[in-house]
Amino acid sequence: MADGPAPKRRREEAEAAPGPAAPFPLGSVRLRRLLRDSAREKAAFVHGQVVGPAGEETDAVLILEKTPFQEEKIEELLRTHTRLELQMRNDIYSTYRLYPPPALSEIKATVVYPATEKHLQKYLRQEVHLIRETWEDYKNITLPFIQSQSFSIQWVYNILEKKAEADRIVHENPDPCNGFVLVPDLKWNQNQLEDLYLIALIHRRDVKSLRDLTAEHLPLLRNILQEGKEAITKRFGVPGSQLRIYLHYQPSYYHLHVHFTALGYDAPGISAERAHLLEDVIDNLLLDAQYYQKRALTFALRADEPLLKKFQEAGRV
Ligand code: GTA
Repeated sequence: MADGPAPKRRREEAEAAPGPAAPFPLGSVRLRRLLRDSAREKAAFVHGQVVGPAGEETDAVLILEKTPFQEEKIEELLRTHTRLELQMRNDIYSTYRLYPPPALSEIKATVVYPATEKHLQKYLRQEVHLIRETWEDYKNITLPFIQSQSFSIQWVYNILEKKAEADRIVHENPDPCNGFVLVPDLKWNQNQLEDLYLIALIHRRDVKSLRDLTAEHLPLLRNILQEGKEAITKRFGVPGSQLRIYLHYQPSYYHLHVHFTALGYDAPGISAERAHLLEDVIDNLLLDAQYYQKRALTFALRADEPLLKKFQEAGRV
């Protein structure tokens, strides 16, 4: 692990984050179905229901993930394991089931509660289809669609207004036009740098996505690139040359934000059909102020996404 604050201190910071008054009632969740699981990511995406006092059922999504190993905990794990069962031995090769003590067998649980039907669909395993969206498609199909239905961005406003995650802020440029807030992403537990993931949320509220960007936004984008890299290097000891800095198109949340992930980490959403490197975006806007209002953009949509249906109805797929 590179230099930076001790993982223990970062864990305490994470635990001090403001949360709902009562903890999520995990023990009373009824399992409805497994939306998706991934052996590679060691994660399960679960649809559950919480039963209220009057018997009412409220949907929840639970993402359960085995967390990465922390180098400094490995020796302790070997020393304090509770059981070791031999599975097979052959010559110099053998495999075991090793049972760690509870303190070393943490599972990261991300909860979306109450979850909407759109959340359930988002995490459900589905076939995907590629769309090639022209600027006309954006104006006639995508924009009206995202204006009529998209995920709430209340969580973004909570961060910008310091109503949530205020003690997790890694850096802020408070300028209302060219400023932003840099916070650890929901997906990162901050215990190790291998899966480092932070997100920069812009202060201004009139930029939905890559499609809205023009040369007017260059100072803002340059600030995010420069100050974001510096802040991450200072706090976590990861140099800018080991950061993947990009935007998603389409994003899930239509308030412009930039992802910062460790270069060695295969974060969800870094595929060619979704990630746009911030430095390339800046260069493209320097070449042509209206670059993102001219060119076609490719992205994938899940088979039952209403936006895919809109493209099909318009004869564009
Ligand atoms: N700090 O409250 C928040 C918060 N929320 C609600 C979302 N984010 C938040 N960060 C903080 N506090 O990186 C983060 C998200 C994401 C970014 C939004 O904001 O973690 P985006 O608009 O481009 O949307 O980025 P994206 O990438 O689709 O969002 P998300 O939720 O990460 O989903 C990506 C896909 O990755 C999902 O469809 C899912 O199937 C897959 N996935 C794989 N592993 C995971 C995982 N561990 N957790 C969540 N999704 C995962």
